Amino acid sequence: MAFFTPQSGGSPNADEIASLYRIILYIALVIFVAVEGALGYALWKFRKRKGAVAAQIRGNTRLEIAWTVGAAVILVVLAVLTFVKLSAIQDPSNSGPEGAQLASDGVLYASAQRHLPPNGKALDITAVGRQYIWQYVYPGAAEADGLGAPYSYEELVVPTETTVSLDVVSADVVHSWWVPELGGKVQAVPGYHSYTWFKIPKPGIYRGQCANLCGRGHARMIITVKAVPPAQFEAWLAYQKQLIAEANAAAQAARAKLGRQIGAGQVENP
Ligand SMILES: [Cu+2]
Repeated sequence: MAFFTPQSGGSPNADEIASLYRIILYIALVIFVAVEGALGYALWKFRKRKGAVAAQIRGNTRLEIAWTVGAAVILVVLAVLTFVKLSAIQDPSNSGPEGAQLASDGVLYASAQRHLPPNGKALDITAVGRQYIWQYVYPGAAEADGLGAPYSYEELVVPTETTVSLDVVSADVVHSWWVPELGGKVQAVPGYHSYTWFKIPKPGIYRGQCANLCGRGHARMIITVKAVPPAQFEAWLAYQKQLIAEANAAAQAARAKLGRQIGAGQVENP
């Protein structure tokens, strides 16, 4: 059945989506077998035979009411099941005890679109889609205006057992962030914020890719989510900050040097 059902195992919401899918698949299978079986039986039972005369039947009120009510009941059952499961898919659960220690001032607001866990603490990461790469911006900006936050390209590194709230945005055209094992697909629409969440139970690599044709390089827009133990995540984030600071300092030095050279070589108009 794994071939026919959604991938799961990377996050509780993905597991809920997969189990809801399975329930609907099994109900549909029973109906499929019953309908196709009845059809096959009728084809065989009432096949063409010499001298057979087709019965002329004009309606059957009881049968018609039965299949109308039956279909309606099945739809109601599916709708109720979906709504029962929906909150576990949309609403994140709290981070586990082994998860990263998050400051209470992590994500400060919830909205109709952004769902937070009951205790309000989630690791807030922004995924920026642009032609043709995903950038991830992590909390921990060096400056008050939010600048200088650590970031990574292509590979999103997250701590295990930690509820991650992903804010998906786009810098150019519509992209779509989708790692099937971590739950639903989210569109990155220019000018809008779309949200999803996941909580990865154990270290591992989860793969996905941009799921919205976004241009010539669409196929190259791959997504790798690497889940590591919280301590390793902290160390990685600190190292990433250090690398970015060093690169910024080097760029600044190069710019200053270039500025001096241009300045020395310039001749003012007489
Ligand atoms: Cu894309």
